[in-house]
Amino acid sequence: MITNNDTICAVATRPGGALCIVRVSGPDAIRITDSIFRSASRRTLADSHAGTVIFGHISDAQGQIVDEVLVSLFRAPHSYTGQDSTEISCHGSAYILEQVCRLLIEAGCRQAGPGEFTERAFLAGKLDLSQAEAVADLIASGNRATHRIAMSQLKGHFSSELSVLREQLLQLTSLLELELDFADHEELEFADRTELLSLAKRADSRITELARSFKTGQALKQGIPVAIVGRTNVGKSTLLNRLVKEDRAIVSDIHGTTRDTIEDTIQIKGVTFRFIDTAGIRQTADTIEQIGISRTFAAIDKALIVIWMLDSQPAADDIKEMESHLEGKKLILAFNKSDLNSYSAFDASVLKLPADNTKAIEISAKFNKNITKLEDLIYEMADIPEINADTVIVTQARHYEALNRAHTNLTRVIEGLNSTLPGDLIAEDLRLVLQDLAEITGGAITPGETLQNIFSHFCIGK
Ligand SMILES: Nc1nc2c(ncn2[C@@H]2O[C@H](COP(=O)(O)OP(=O)(O)OP(=O)(O)O)[C@@H](O)[C@H]2O)c(=O)[nH]1
Ligand SMILES: [Mg+2]
Repeated sequence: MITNNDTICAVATRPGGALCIVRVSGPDAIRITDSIFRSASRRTLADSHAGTVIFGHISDAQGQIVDEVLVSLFRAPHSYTGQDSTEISCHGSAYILEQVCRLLIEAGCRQAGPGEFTERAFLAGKLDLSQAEAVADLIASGNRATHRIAMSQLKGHFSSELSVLREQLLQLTSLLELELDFADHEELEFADRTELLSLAKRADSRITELARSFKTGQALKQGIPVAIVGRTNVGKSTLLNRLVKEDRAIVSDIHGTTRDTIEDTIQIKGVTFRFIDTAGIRQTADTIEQIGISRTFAAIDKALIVIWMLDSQPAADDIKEMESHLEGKKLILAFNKSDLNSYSAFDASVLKLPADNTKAIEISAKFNKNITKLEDLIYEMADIPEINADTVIVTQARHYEALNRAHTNLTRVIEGLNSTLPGDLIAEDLRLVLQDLAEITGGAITPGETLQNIFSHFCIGK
């Protein structure tokens, strides 16, 4: 797919709107568009100024008008792809779009593959690879947090973090090479290894910090998982419905109503949370219900936050069973049905859970009491870092893996500096670290396969 000397076209917008855009890019973009377009002023696109929008119509070989359109004209290198490009803004009929694309293809265009426009932008040096991936994230962003992170990555904040790291590592390499070049001159003094070591450690701590942010990045992208668990009939499904403001799950006073997990998302302060209502935990002979309950425990495993719903003091056995699943989880003890019971008799001290990971709240899911407070608590417990316009959070598995490889190689550099490993061997590991980081932005020679893999996840027309 990595040939960019032909001219490609594709519908760039989702069908269904009043207007849609067909995008054309490549050396013949202007000539091909001209061949199916007639401007109202009779002036061809070839004779028009770049950066202008020209009104006219598209017609077929028989001279039948297909649509009245506006064509935006871009000339290389001042376009998204860096190539001559046009954007034909037509009416959003599926028939019109099909006709316009067919005419363009008959006139010499090729239908673009997924992400091919952005791939061309990358190949033209308009974006580095991590910025190109941010374009896909930006299109997919469904909340303020993911939008900000994608925008920050697109603006190059992640790339510049990486270039700072690269500078530090290059400095380290050159100091090591200096040591190598003048190894015979015992009278010369080199930067002592403690200095090199502190440089390496500083770079490594930033790399690990970036890698660690991937967990947050993933959670923000997919929605932070919150499992709602507890005994049967405590009001879990009522709470899910209350939170998502919809009748998602069946509510009844029959124990064991919910038998499977039910998921839905809501946004709290611009962040997506994924709530998982689960089958109530109880001893049962029903095999289907047993499967449901094992899914409840699987949901706890995957959750970041667990809401343990109670409507009475849990039995010692329940506490024991829950505690064995709550390791490393943030826990909210939600005392439901506060309209009925007073929980003053409840004794949370019997739970041996770390206090800073556990919060308790009294609610009524049915009568909407303290639900906003519960949402605030959930948000607080998710511990989301403040996300500003320049916040860097790793969101791509590809970046995460490269950072981990860089960390492994840098650990070897640090070990080498700590021991008396010769400088040339350390320098070899350092080169690997630089290569790992360069892969993120595509600065190193990126194999075609990797590129194809990245861009195939884009939509067509982007
Ligand atoms: N009084 C009162 N009743 C509630 C409250 N929340 C839920 N209920 C009732 O409790 C019963 C059980 O509610 P569900 O939401 O189905 O309970 P569940 O935990 O999902 O039950 P299972 O799916 O069987 O595990 C229903 O009759 C609800 O109307 C509340 O805050 N106060
Ligand atoms: Mg239920």
